[in-house]
Amino acid sequence: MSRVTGLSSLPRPLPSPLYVILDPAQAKGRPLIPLLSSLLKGGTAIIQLRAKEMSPSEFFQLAREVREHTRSSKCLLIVNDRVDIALASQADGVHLGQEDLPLRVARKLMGDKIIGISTHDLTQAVEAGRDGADYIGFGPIFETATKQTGYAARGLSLLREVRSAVKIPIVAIGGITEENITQVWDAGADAAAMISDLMTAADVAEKVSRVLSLHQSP
Ligand code: TZP
Ligand code: MG
Repeated sequence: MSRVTGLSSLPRPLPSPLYVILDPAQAKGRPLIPLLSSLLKGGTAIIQLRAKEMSPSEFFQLAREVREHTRSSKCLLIVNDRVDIALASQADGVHLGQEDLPLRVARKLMGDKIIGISTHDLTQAVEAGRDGADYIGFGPIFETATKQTGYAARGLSLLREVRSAVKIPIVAIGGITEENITQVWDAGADAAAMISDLMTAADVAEKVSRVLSLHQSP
């Protein structure tokens, strides 16, 4: 399939309406592999591994381990920031920020693997579609304490505008919880990313499965 249309390797729609971000810095002291097992047990089908505070070597070792677990559960693995670590760990894709490698350069290295990119306004979203991203992250939708994004909350009406302007899947991010996730889906996001609301759950597997069930209910 032509690169211009994107989506050469990503199943359409996204394999899940829930996009889980696994970040050791946000794991509240829980050991990562048991946490991953709980996420998978709950039905997680797409995970982004994010480890801003690790050395490249540590990040690579972790990505390899996470790859083994996600492969046997048929869960997509997306590595944050690092094209080299995504390739070396045999992840399914990479997630770029606006300050990471340019999309077109990353595409040359990633071939048909998945490339997602964070966007924060309509222009960036449209550009990402034009430049061949497989999906965009868009946010922060709501206020979040998890990451200093430097952006005010974008809100649901801008999400709706982005939905009408881009064809590729949208992963909404920032401040999304079990309580507000259906609004995000209703505004046109194909998936919603979650960190803190999952990481603070007493039973992570049950939380994932409950959130997923909200998507199916009328
Ligand atoms: N990018 C934009 S907001 C965000 C990232 C990584 C953090 C989202 O975390 P939470 O806890 O789900 O608000
Ligand atoms: Mg980045």
